[in-house]
Amino acid sequence: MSVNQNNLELGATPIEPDNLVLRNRARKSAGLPGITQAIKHVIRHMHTRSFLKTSFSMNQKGGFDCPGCAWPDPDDDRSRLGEFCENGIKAIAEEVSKYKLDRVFFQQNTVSALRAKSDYELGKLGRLTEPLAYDRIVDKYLPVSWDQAFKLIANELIALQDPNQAIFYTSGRTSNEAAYLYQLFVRCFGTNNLPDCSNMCHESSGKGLSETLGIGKGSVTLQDIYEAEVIIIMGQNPGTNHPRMLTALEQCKTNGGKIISVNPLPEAGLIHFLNPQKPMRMLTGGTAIADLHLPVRINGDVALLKAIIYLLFKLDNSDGQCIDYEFIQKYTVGYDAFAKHIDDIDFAACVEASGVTENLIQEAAALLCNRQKVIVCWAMGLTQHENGVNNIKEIVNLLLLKGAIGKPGAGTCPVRGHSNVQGDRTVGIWEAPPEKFLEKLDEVYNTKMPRQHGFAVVDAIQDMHKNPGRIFVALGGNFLSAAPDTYYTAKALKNCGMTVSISTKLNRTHLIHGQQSIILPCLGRTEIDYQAQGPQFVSVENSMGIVHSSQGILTPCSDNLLSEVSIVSKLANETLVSDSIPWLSFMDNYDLIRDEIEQVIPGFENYNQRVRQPGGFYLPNGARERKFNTSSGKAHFSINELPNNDLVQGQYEMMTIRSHDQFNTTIYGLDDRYRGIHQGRRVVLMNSVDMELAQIKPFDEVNLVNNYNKRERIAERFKAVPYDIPARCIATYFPEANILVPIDKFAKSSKTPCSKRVIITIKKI
Ligand SMILES: Nc1nc2c(c(=O)[nH]1)N[C@H]1C(S)=C(S)[C@@H](COP(=O)(O)OP(=O)(O)OC[C@H]3O[C@@H](n4cnc5c(=O)[nH]c(N)nc54)[C@H](O)[C@@H]3O)O[C@H]1N2
Ligand SMILES: Nc1nc2c(c(=O)[nH]1)N[C@H]1C(S)=C(S)[C@@H](COP(=O)(O)OP(=O)(O)OC[C@H]3O[C@@H](n4cnc5c(=O)[nH]c(N)nc54)[C@H](O)[C@@H]3O)O[C@H]1N2
Ligand code: SF4
Ligand SMILES: [Mo]
Repeated sequence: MSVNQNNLELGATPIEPDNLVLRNRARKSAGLPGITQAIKHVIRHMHTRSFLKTSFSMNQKGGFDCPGCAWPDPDDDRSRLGEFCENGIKAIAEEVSKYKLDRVFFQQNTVSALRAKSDYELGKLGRLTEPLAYDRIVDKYLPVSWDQAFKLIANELIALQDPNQAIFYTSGRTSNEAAYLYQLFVRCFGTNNLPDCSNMCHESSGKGLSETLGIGKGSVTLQDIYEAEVIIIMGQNPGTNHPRMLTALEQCKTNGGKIISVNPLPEAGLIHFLNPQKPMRMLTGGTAIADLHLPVRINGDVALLKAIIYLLFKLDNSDGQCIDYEFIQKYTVGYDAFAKHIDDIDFAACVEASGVTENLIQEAAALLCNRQKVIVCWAMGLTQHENGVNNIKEIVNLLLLKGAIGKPGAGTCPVRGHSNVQGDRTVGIWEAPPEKFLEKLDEVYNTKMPRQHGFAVVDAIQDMHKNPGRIFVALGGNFLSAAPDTYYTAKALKNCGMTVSISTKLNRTHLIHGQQSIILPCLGRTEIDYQAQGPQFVSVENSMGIVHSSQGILTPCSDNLLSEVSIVSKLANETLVSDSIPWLSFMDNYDLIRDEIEQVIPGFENYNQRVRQPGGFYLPNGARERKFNTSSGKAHFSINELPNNDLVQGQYEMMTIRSHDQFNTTIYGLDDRYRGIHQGRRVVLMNSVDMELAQIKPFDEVNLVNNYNKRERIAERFKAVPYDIPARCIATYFPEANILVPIDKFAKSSKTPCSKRVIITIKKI
């Protein structure tokens, strides 16, 4: 373990001794090894009884929603064997841990000592069991009563001169009910400071899609995925991050669809897939998912899309089938200028900038030419770039040309990350709320909500960094480790007068805290939520806009936990003393919260009744019906400049990605099985020619350095691993490399940190 205490105090992850082993990349994903891995995880961390109980309930109608990703469940026809994947099982094993963090543990461990534990070790300690407050004198978290905790927080909030001095973060696992109450509390308190994990995630998708199609969400359903003729998967690693998406893609292929993957890495799930829910298929060999792989260089996507579109225009001139002029005429604006722009582009320069060969681009255009049902799926490889919003708008251009919006088998598919990140935004977790939404809140609650837009994640960090004494409250998440520029963010948190975390598990944010620090432990998804009027369920919205219920089934790991809803209700009740909202009644019966949501947010008519239907209900989606809620009422073509991706000698462009054994900052294990990287995470994946040129050998330790805006950021001691990655592109894992992601470099207009293109140099040690 590294002993550099200064760095640990600034939020660095400790350098663990590793036993790094490199094996061949997996040719196949899922299948038996996936199940075996998941079971191993279960045995280590969970009681078998709990596992059996949860596995038959997860993602079933009336069961609980998987706390993993936001991929939807089939509308009907769910597998009785269990609708889950390896990573879903790991997610529940992590939550339903058989280990508990009781007061004896905190009595025995100072916070400084805990900082020396790796994220992996912290996660393995188990569940938080009672409210805790930091005691500076002994440097320990000590038990407090719930009443004391709420009083301490409320007193600090009330004492602020201006409500904008408080910041209320949300992570996307929070239910609709808790999120709605939280935003209501925060706005009644007087601020729109509601940054969320979405600011670091799909914000660029929301912006790009709203500007062009009038809705910040995707337009497709699962049925569309099955029916598509071509699906392009860009900047996404579904085999690891949305494993059951592969089952849907397999269905698409069975129906004759073609899949194109656009990714600097040949990700395993896209190359070969063995469906664990189909034992026969596992014996006979599985499905090759991607028909065509385009190894784009990092941030080469706008150039690539322009090159494909250029070829589509050429092909259209020769056989007239390619472009849907009827759709364009009826539903879009901006076509003429766009067509001229494409006509004027330097095709060879686009090919060069994309990093993909002209032959492969031609193959992609040929696949698309006579097929009209096209879907583009994407995730962080597109959104976390300076031109992240333009990436999305260029995808929309392609789909509009094909008339591929608002018809079966076609549309936009931003694949969301956290299981309810989309729902949280729908119910009001937004630092920049639309005026219409605020007017509705004013009307329903007979008050005047604050109008000044609040801080998104980057603004919040900069504000806390500059101004001492802020209060930072986090409903879930691990802000310190998820945010960019770790040392800068650590200073921001340490600068706070108080930091409050509503959490299930201990994480690094609890260890890098403000003057005062409070941890409020809450129930997880899998646990029964008993309230005064009986057990309650919550609801969530998945990536395809379906709202459905989620009801826990296990006895809570401690009887001193509160639900997120109760925590928010009690905190609001304690803070907003002169308020007329009946905060405490909401926590007795969550139907009352759903009634409030129904009054304020369009699309939730008969919420309580429809959420009880098996499978839930779809929210309205204009783009799906070719109703575009844009300034012109039509879909917009856009002209997006080519980004300048130039590098000077010695520079590399680095993407920070997830391994197969983590959920964001929660580290399940130290293996990235599909990529063949075992027993170590502190690695830097490099092209072997680059390694030779830089005289770096496999396993050499190097320091990674970023100098953006004249501030030097150094991430120490990463081991070099040769990998099939385009030249001058490198990959490291999030969150170890977040030290290098500059706070002041973010996507234009969405402010998403540029976690997928960090310019670095490499120093041999
Ligand atoms: N098991 C598991 N599941 C998860 C998560 C997890 O951590 N673990 N996280 C959840 C969350 S919150 C999210 S947002 C999603 C994230 O899901 P993903 O977006 O799939 O996650 P990343 O690992 O960030 O992967 C980004 C992918 O984009 C590629 N890429 C990077 N840069 C570029 C580029 O410039 N162009 C292109 N075309 N590709 C690029 C990378 O090679 C990688 O395959 O997953 C969710 N699901
Ligand atoms: N460099 C780099 N940085 C990134 C990314 C990247 O690709 N590269 N990805 C970004 C993305 S896409 C995202 S979404 C963010 C993620 O940012 P966050 O959402 O803030 O981080 P998570 O790691 O998902 O949060 C994990 C913590 O949530 C708490 N938790 C788990 N379940 C529950 C629950 O049910 N209730 C409550 N209250 N708490 C719970 C636990 O204490 C756990 O430690 O990170 C971003 N940061
Ligand atoms: S695909 Fe996502 S939501 Fe489905 S079981 Fe796997 S982790 Fe859970
Ligand atoms: Mo995310």
